[in-house]
Amino acid sequence: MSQNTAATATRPRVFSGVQPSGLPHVGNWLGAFRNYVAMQDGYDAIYCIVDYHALTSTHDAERIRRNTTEMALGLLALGLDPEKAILFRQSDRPEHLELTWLLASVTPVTWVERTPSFKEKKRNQPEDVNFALLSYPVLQAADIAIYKARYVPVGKDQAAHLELAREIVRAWNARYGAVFPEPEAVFTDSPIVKGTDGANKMSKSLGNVVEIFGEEETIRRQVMSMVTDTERIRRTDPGRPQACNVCQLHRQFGTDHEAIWEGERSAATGCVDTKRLLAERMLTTFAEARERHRELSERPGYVEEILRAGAERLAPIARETLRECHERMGLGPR
Ligand code: AQP
Repeated sequence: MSQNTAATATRPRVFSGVQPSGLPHVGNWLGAFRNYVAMQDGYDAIYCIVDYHALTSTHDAERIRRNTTEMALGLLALGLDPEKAILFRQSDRPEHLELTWLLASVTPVTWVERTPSFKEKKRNQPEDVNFALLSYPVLQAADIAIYKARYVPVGKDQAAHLELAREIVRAWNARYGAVFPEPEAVFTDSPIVKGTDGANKMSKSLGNVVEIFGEEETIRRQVMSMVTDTERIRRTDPGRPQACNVCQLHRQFGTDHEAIWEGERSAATGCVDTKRLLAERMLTTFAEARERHRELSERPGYVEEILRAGAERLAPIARETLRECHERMGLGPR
């Protein structure tokens, strides 16, 4: 058996979940997924496509299924190796839902009501403020706790959720005994990547992403549309790399960003040159992943096989955690 069996693992355990939102973008990669790939070596890594979570904001069954497959395919193409890490679909392990209930019983309503994402979603989808949306952070805590994971690679936008997950397991441990480790966030050196608008987090829902697996022309167009230093009006004005999203992204796609920044500061180069170079470097960086994505897309059933196998391998851990909880919480016979 070559895939990691988390049940026998002695290495520190890592868990992270990602929304089934289709193909990954550059923000996902820089903020979280490159850590997913890095941590599959040296850690017992478990990654999950969180389709239960998706129900809080979409009720389109076909879209959830398609986007789950696309996200899984994207992760595999980016280097997630099922021989090293476990990748699975959340709804294939319904124990997450039972643990949500058990953790909910120690979670004050005020904790979930104050979550920034709940407030934001209430604003964004006022016609669909469903109960699942409110309980989202408890499910997120359960996703991590069911595998007793210690480390959680995520982008900075998830920091508040992770803090809440820590509080929830702390509350449960305080009442029933120390069963769950308090999970720690692991960030990359670019934990919040701004989108093409240069102002907001790169995010599919804001439509400001740079794709990884799109057509080359689309990627070039997205990069060329990026807002740069808003105070650099004329080509001859000196640029301010610290205020320019394109310059900041150059840090992640080469080792010569200082020289590029100097070109901007001295106005030797213009924003268009700097963007064109960034687009080329991104395409070079992702060339292998894009090729792998093409290959994997031609293997029908491959993703499904990986997701199912991953979920099966996790069954004993999930069930054992619930057994421990039942024992301590007085559920079922002794
Ligand atoms: N812009 C970002 N910078 C740094 N990290 C990011 N992440 C997402 N965007 C950025 C991190 O990527 C992981 C997966 O995120 P997700 O589950 O929210 O997936 P998504 O739907 O693909 O991401 P979006 O586009 O950002 O979603 P929406 O449109 O819903 O806002 C997480 O660890 C996240 O922190």
